Amino acid sequence: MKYNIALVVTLLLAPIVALHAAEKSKPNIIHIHADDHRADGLHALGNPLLVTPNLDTLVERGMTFTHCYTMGSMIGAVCTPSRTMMLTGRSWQRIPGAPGATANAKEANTFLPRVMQAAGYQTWHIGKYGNGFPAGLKEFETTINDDAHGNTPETDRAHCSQRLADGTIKFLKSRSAAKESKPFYIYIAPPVPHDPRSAEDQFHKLYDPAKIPLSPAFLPLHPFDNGEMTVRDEKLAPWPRTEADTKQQNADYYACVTGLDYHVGRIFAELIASGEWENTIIIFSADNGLSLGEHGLFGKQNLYEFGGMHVPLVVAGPGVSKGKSEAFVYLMDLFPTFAEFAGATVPAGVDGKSLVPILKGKETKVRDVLYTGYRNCQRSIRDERWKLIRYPLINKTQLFDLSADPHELTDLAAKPESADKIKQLTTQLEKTKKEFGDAIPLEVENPTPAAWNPPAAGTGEAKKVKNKKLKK
Ligand SMILES: [Ca+2]
Repeated sequence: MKYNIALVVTLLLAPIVALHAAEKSKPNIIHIHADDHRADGLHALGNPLLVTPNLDTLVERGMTFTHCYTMGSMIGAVCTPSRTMMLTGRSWQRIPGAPGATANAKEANTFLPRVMQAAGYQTWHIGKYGNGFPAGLKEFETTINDDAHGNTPETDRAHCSQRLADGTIKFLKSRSAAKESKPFYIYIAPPVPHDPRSAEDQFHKLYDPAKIPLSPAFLPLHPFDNGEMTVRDEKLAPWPRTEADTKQQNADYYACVTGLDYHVGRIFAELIASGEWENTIIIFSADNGLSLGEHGLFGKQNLYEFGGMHVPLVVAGPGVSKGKSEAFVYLMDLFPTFAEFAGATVPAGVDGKSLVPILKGKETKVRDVLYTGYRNCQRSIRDERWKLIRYPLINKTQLFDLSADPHELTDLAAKPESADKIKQLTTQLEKTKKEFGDAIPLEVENPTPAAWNPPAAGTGEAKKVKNKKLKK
């Protein structure tokens, strides 16, 4: 598909211009942190159907982390603990507001915007607010709330990527006009491609639902009760899930991703025009992933790889090696990473680990296993090959060989030869969850039946939350 080629060419030639910016000692940081953006949600991240030429340039220039996750959520709104972990650097069990977490009056000094300010940065935020950890966002020198989450009827959802780009470009121009000498830390938080999935018409026209193939993991119904079967997001599609609806939802999702990419390209062009491109580290990531029909699910309240906790992460800019890392990393690792870029002091209590050694090509990993959790009903642990998901409330365990089965289609847990592997991974899970302050048990006294049937049509539970995609 022909799309915005001139801008892409400009971006690829960008290192030729803006040479003076490299003289600055501290790099600028722009963090574009999307909402419900799947780990494979760019053309260059493995989805050939998606048209994302601008964000793809980051993948071409920088380092892609293929195994980045948000650690978990104690509530259905996975966004909130995820964004809080990112801005505090702490595990999901130790963030402000988590049960048992301690708070103190000076806590705001340990939030990322304050830490960056103390290191001499101008801090600026635009975008998602309500579920984005307001206590941390208000510590930015400027914060522009543009949730556009469809909470108000007048919200013009289709143009929110445009508004965020306009705001960012205006800020960059004002810095140029004022000859601002401080480096910047910009946090752009588009509430996209989170539903309602409405983008400008030109982007919807790029995707014909009929031509979108279903995921190999598509199922009409999830085969058992994972403890969160009828949460808001799961009601965005009918039960049983249909091929036509799933394709339409994917098409609308893709349109929102491409719309975001287009407007991100405008920000990139302004960075080049303002002479800041060469000295700016750009990070693209998301607060959580999303199932779009995989395993019969449509939310982020699950621990599958093509599901809720797995997110994209790409870092590009001065001093960052080019390539791909399979290291197990968390979004909370961005806190000490940004601090290291900035020469800032990392406060006590940060659980994340700096990714700078990986970004500079000096290390290949920061941890051996990857653990995630959701409420009291799901826990998982994985290594390079094996993944275990535990559902304590129904006394069920899944085991997948990810090297042979990346879509988690074949549960090996019932096979006698899996017993040792399950024991080993369960021990590892117990150890790892303790490290991060997670006291939720992997077994309960009275497990409930695993069988699940969708609510009957016409009952309150089955009432479908209207997908507001028609409000274009
Ligand atoms: Ca989200």
